[in-house]
Amino acid sequence: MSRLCEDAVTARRILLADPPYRVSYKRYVIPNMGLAYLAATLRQAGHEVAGFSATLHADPSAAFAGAVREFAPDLVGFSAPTCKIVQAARLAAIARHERPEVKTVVGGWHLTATPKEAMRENAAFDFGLAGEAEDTLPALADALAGGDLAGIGGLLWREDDRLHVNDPAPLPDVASLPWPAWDLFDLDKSRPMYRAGGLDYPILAKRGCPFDCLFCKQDGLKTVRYRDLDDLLAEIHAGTERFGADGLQFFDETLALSERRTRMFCERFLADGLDRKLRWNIATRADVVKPDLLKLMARAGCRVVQMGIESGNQAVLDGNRKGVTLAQCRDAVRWCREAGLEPDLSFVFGLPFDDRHTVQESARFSRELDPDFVAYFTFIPYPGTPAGDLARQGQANLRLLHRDYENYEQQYSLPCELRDVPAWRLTVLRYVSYARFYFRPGKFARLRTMLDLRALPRILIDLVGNLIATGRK
Ligand code: B12
Ligand code: SF4
Repeated sequence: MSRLCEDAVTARRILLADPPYRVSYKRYVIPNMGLAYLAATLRQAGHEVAGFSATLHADPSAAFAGAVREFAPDLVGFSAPTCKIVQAARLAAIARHERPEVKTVVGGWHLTATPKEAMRENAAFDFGLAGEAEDTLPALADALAGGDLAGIGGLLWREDDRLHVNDPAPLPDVASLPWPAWDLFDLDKSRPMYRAGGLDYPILAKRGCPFDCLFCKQDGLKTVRYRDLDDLLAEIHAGTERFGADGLQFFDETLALSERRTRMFCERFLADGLDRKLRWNIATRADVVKPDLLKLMARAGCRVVQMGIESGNQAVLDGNRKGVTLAQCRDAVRWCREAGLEPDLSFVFGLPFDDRHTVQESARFSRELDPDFVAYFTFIPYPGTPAGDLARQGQANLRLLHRDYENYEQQYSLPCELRDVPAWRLTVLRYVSYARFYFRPGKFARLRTMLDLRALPRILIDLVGNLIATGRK
């Protein structure tokens, strides 16, 4: 628990909670970078902060009720992508039940993408705070005892029956942010990616993505903001040492975006001898990597390169404004291999403009590229994205089946299907593609490093449930 700072306006007790998933990630922590950053700025502002990671608990509701009783917070904050908004609201109701005077606030991707809807549908939240909240959450904590709510950018709050919606806040200055407060979020209980033991320290080198994919995010988050290289390296040194990590997991969605910065980073890594201590993995795009850069990254300790290929059909990629060609994907995978890096590619079945032929092309393309790892997802029409709007309007060959957000978890339930490929077929294609890819010599061992075997029974029950539900439709 953090120490109270003497210069705080009024020190508050704030509990930051990462709600549970319905199916995925059981009994280990998926580090929540957003919450760890928020905890750090709240602490810096003099508040007392505690963290709650629901996935660690067999009965998250009971454990959360216990945490509220024990910590007695003034404010509880919930972080929610779309698939967790329902669970977040359940926990908020529990917080109110345990401690009627507590205030609740929700933030994260769902609230940011669809702020008014999220607040109207979830009465258990007193406040919503859209966008990156390192500056605004401390401001809300300070304003709890009757301060000026109207001046807090991105804030949504209720007054009688009215929902107030403030203008967005300016983006926080990434150069001046404190390092994430991982000590509050059980980092030691997270699992490293792509290997059985060890610990990956989660790290973010920049914020924002300038691209325009139809199924992804909205305009406000396009501005790319890089961290200072010295500060990034200092965090890597201190963070890996403090937590005993032997790897890094970059949370940037497009790491090698700037070739110059990536080169500078790798050279610093080599100069500091970090290449011998840490292995690291990145996510990037096929159109930004170059052969020489990949070789330098491999020398500096990079191992796995994740790339969202999405489709094996150029027209589908173009329709989804991916901005990448199939030829670039082939080159990028070949260059990774030549550099000694392991490509991990993801594909999405049932995208806007997909049809029964193109989904098969995607499955074939994944086998042609033959990466070390592959993930097959089914399309989720996240609200607030252009692709989500197309699904709701029944365009681009899509048919929306439900908006039960708890089942918007990426892989185990289908809220959307293609007009010529029913949901059950997309699900079957996904599992058959996995089987055809991984049940081969040399590939099965790779699968085991990726899969949480404890989730398997649940996955199978869901698969059967999906097939039955779709069949009845
Ligand atoms: C790395 C990553 C992952 C990693 C780690 C996820 C994690 N624990 O956060 C892995 C691979 C495990 C993953 C899994 C999933 N991810 Co992901 N992921 C990302 C990625 C690329 C970066 C996330 C990140 O760390 N950003 C940096 C931090 C600083 O920003 P942030 O998390 O947004 O937090 C800020 C604000 O949102 C806000 N905020 C966040 N929480 C709260 C809480 C309160 C109280 C307040 C006031 C504010 C607030 O303030 C934070 C600080 O600025 C994003 C895309 C992106 N650019 O953000 C997708 C993204 C968040 N993921 C997405 C999805 C769908 C998922 C999954 C649901 C997939 C699945 N399994 O089905 C899960 C859910 C993960 C979760 N958060 O619970 C979507 C969410 C879309 C949506 N509407 O729900 C995104 C936006 C990708 C996309 N464009 O589609 N993901
Ligand atoms: S899918 Fe990836 S590249 Fe496309 S906009 Fe989203 S984060 Fe950027």
